[in-house]
Amino acid sequence: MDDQISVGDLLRDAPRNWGKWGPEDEVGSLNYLTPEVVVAAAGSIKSGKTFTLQVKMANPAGDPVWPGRSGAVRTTVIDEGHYLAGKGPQFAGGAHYADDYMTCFLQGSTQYDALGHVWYDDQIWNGYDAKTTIGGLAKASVCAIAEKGVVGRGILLDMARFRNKECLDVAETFTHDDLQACAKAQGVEIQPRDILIIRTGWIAKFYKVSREEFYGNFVEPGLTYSPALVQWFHDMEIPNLVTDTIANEVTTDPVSGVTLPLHNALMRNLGVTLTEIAWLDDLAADCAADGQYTFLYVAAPLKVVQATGSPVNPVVIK
Ligand code: UVW
Repeated sequence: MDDQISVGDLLRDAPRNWGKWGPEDEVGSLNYLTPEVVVAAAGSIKSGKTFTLQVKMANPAGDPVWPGRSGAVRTTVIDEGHYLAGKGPQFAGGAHYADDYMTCFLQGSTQYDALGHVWYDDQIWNGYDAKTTIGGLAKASVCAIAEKGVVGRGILLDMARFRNKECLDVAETFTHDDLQACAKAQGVEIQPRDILIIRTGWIAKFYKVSREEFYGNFVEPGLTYSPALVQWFHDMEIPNLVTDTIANEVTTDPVSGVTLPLHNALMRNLGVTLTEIAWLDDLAADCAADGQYTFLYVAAPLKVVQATGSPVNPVVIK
């Protein structure tokens, strides 16, 4: 472990967008989604077909989460049983109702990460002091993303289908060059400011195999760090990366051994928002059927004050 390079050393010369949108910015590359970009994105709507990208939450089949987190638990507090027992709240006119609450990790479902979610060397996105995270994110919390909302042109890059696999393998990697090759095979081109939506088949696998198999050798497939890849995201002004994996990138960079370096290179340094655990299989099947891989993407996480993330149910309109 002594020979392990630090993420700070790995990213010493990496590009940053700090200060680009002012000293108070908390939404980073979402600033690329200007009104002009939104109007152009609306032109991607062709048929009006809609898809929702959240996995089911508090699902009896399980919630796919990062190891160490647990799935949401929904608890009923009032139902018809209370009325049958003579204990239901009484309303004039006799209406009955049901109530429930839920406990969850805010990153325990399809979610937006706040830009202050991950950092190194004592500074988070935009150079804010890491101490601003103590007791809740005073800076760059998910609330800022929620207040802005995310609307732009989405492009599905179906890496699993491109590689003729139901699901990419444990620790399988791909690069920005692979994304462009995938787009070409799909008959589309990734454009600047596109919201990248990458399907690996990984989350679908969660529902098909045992927990032992899914978590046994937990190295998710995904994008892998290189200076060229980070520069490409920078040059392409990518605002948002959405994947059907739990952490948006290969868990451990096979070259440096650093865990989740793209969280820092993209989120902390460039301000790219990360959306994880997306359900992409229905959308992907439709794109394969009609050949339309670009669409309007709309998402708004919850306005949870000072939170590191929030569940979200993005909507795609084709
Ligand atoms: C971690 O926090 C480890 O990952 P994520 O971004 O998936 O929440």
